[in-house]
Amino acid sequence: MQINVVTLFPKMIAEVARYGVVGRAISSGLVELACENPRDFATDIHRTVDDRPYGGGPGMVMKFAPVAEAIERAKSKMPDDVPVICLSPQGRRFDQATAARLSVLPGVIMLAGRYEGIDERLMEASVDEELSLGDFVLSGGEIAAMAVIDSVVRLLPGALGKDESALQDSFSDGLLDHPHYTRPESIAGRNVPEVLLSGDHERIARWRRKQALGRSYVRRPDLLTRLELDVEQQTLLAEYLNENAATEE
Ligand code: 9D3
Repeated sequence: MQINVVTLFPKMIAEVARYGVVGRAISSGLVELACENPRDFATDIHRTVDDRPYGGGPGMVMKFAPVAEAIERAKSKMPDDVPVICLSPQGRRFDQATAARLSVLPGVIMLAGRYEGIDERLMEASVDEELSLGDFVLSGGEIAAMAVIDSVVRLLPGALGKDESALQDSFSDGLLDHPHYTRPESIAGRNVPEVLLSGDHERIARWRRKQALGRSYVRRPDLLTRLELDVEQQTLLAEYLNENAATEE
């Protein structure tokens, strides 16, 4: 998969892309990651990429021409018809289903904005889709672009090692994960749940399914309303609520 990020801060992208799953996917040739910097396409002596907003107000707006040229350069290096996706607070909320949809494409161009935004005519002319990470304020699109890239690359066949199987990731079955424990067995009176020490793999699996359901119900009820719980899941959830009636997390 080919990914090109159009950004004024390509070093931010390059640094994050050195680590972990994404870093290995690039080293192994599974992913090709490149950047285009609109500043390289500015033509005036100051290499200006922003200007004051028509209508007045605070902040600056990214200019049409340098961004358009950077996108055209990115397209010239990519397969035909790759989408241009702008990370923006005005976008639809990014989710795992969107990650899955993007992961089957031959490439994607991601546009990360800075300042108050990008000239709306660039959106109309060159952007196919806008994605947001959610209702909080970032300083620009780069961190959002890296979040999208990370989640997409994890879904590429061969990106994860044996131990990292994406199938068991939170959200792949629409639920939160169960709790995890490692040594030591006791920390200041807090003990690992007995079932995890039992060696009874069916009991352990059932306990984990119960925890995943119960935690999802308590912490993210919105996740459960979209699921049709089968009979076993309804039983597990009822057990969880009985066992945790006092704690209520
Ligand atoms: C404080 C500035 N805001 C004035 C009302 C508007 C604003 C402009 C530009 C807010 C954020 C940004 C930069 N954000 C992104 O580029 C961005 C983003 C985000 O801020 N939150 C969640 N997802 C994303 S994706 C891109």
